[in-house]
Amino acid sequence: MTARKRRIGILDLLTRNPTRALYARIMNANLASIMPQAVAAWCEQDGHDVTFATYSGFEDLAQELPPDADVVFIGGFTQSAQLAYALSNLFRSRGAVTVLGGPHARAYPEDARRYFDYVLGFTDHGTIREVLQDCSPHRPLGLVLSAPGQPLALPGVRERWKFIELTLRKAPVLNIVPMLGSLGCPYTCSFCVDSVVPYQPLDFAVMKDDLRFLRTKFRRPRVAWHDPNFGVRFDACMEAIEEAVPPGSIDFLAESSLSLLTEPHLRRLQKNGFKAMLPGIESWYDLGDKSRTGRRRGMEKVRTVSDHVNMILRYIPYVQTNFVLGLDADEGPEPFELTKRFVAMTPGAFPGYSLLTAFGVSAPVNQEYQRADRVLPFPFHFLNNNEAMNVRPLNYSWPEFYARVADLTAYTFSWRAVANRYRAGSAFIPRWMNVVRALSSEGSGRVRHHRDVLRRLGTDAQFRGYFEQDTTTLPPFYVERIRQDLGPLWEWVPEGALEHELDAVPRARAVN
Ligand code: B12
Ligand code: SF4
Repeated sequence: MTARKRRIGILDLLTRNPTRALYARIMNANLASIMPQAVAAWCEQDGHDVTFATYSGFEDLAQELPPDADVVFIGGFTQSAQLAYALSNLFRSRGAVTVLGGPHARAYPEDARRYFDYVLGFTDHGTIREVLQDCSPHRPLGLVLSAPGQPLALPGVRERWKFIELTLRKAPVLNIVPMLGSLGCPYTCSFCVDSVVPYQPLDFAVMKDDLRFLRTKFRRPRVAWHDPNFGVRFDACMEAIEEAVPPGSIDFLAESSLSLLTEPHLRRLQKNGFKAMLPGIESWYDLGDKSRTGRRRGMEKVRTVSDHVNMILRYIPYVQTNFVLGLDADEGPEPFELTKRFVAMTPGAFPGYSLLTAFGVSAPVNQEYQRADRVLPFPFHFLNNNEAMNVRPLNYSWPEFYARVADLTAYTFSWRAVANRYRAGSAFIPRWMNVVRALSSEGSGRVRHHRDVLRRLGTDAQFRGYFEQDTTTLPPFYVERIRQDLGPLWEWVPEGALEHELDAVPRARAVN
């Protein structure tokens, strides 16, 4: 049964705060998610009246959606949770029913339901229909709904085009279209949300049609694959691309594991126009399966991985190598010093650092951290893998850890390293992208932030006490940051929404 016609607002939060930064101007609109566009396409297919908007940090949020919407869907990451909660409060005050989906809903469903009428885990067309059929306020606690698994099919680019186009109008230089070839992953990295989601390819016929369609829209399209691990069924995937479009007529970007990036695969990726790859290395002492280094550890692994990444760079002009800092396998100065060696030995790659973060119930290992009382209640706003680390490191004191992180980051974004990366770059866009990133909040901005945290740990007893779990009173430094970031929406942040409970273990059964 189809629901009666509803006025629907859909908002994709691409960021969590207003910005004027150059990198944000170029890139934020290219970070859009597929699902809000898919939800918009499904709602229109069912005859509803849809207004679609994205927040890239430059818009006046209160004006983006119609004031008389019946339902507002918000898609957001945990870092935009306080913003999403404030918006839900605002839209509810105007009479709308509110729905949250996306990584934050997957990670913290029990918290999110305090502020939304519906909180969605896995979402398919049926889940959206269920919400629109019922479409009633659920307060004080919202309904947590989830499809039985990841959807078997999603609207392709052709069906999402109207919403993609609206989003890309905000991207002045680079236009990147998000696509998906698969869901889930066969690997089992315990810190990852997809380690428990079975791998499932999506329909190659839709993919082929989308690629052909894009060539009618752009002279040279750019596509970012949002697959958690691109190319697991490598040959089938490449055959689909090769059948659909002439070799090299579309530029592709993808996240893939090193184990898939063998030389024969790279040759084929190069031929097919792959221009950027983001493999995860994670640690020199852990997760050998994924990087294809087996039992190798420490400097031996650095050499193997560096050789491998330098080989990738001969085929793919832009490579970002992802590391997780603070994993339990790491101890003492060595892991950080090894990463510096890697940066020196692999100057063409851009190193992406993530501070170990337990995102609620979304990854299996989070329950272990929880049981060991190692999870800190940092407000969601800072949980973006770099502004706060909410897991107490096993083998470091906080000051030692932050001193090492600040030192590694400073080394990575020193003028010397930036110049080396520039020289090692083989093409115009990758070279300048690396320079802009180094000068932005991601490079020098983070060096400043980590040093500031380190200084406060040494001088501010209450700040240090929060990190040491002696107090749960949030240091004013953090409250002030959220207040500044949310600007006029601060007054809509619901009472108590800066705090969340940490009982992730029983919640693990709520969604998925
Ligand atoms: C592709 C990807 C990206 C891409 C694209 C991001 C995007 N806007 O979608 C890029 C590289 C830009 C990116 C950036 C970041 N990412 Co990312 N990313 C992923 C990745 C690898 C795949 C996510 C994906 O698209 N899957 C395919 C979709 C279809 O499936 P799904 O995500 O499971 O979504 C299902 C449901 O959640 C629901 N759903 C999803 N969205 C919505 C929206 C609505 C409205 C509804 C109703 C439902 C719904 O429907 C889907 C189908 O069931 C995941 C890791 C992983 N293995 O999943 C991390 C992940 C999502 N990223 C993560 C993080 C932390 C980040 C960054 C903060 C990293 C950083 N420091 O910059 C940024 C934040 C960007 C932002 N917009 O705020 C975390 C999120 C944790 C959290 N709770 O917030 C994850 C889980 C990785 C991790 N650390 O565990 N990311
Ligand atoms: S390979 Fe990547 S997507 Fe797969 S489980 Fe590991 S971290 Fe997650």
